[in-house]
Amino acid sequence: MMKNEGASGEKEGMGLGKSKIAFIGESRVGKSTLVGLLLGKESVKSPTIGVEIEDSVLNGVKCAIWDMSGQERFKFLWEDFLRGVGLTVLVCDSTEGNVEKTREICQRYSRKLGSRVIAIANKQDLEGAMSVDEVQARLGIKTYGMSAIRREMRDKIKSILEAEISN
Ligand SMILES: Nc1nc2c(ncn2[C@@H]2O[C@H](COP(=O)(O)OP(=O)(O)O)[C@@H](O)[C@H]2O)c(=O)[nH]1
Ligand SMILES: [Mg+2]
Repeated sequence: MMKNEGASGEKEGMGLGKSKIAFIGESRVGKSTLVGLLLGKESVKSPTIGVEIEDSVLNGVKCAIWDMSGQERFKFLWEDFLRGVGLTVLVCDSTEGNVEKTREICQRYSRKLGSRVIAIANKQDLEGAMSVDEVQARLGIKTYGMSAIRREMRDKIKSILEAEISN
């Protein structure tokens, strides 16, 4: 249980205390850019060290966004960091090789990802990006296409997350 559960009288999501949404995936696929887009941040600084935790309000409920580092030296933290997760967002960059690595993450962490898992096929703006349908078929989980560098995609990532945590 999270320590603030029930204590603040604040509306809480998913019955887990503050809703926890975790972004995982290989390095450089755009996890932090995606989180920055959601939060309306100007820019993303260089590589995430371990994890960064930010607050966001989704469906009027405060959520904790866990932006995990995909670097090999930090992956040992994932198992612990996924504890109590309400929604796991598995991000890939829509290249052949990366989608394969992402599929391996999916299998390796299957029991840790929580009951709600979605994938983001990011970098759809790049030439030769795999289609969202192809990525979804490969990963076997609900997949949404994104381009995290595009400001106008902010509403899209927000509504994807809001829909996923509300049903
Ligand atoms: N072309 C393109 N580049 C992106 C996109 N999303 C992120 N990037 C770039 O990919 C690099 C890695 O992004 P970052 O968010 O740090 O990846 P992370 O390691 O997964 O957190 C940065 O140079 C971003 O600007 C995207 O949708 N399209
Ligand atoms: Mg990062």
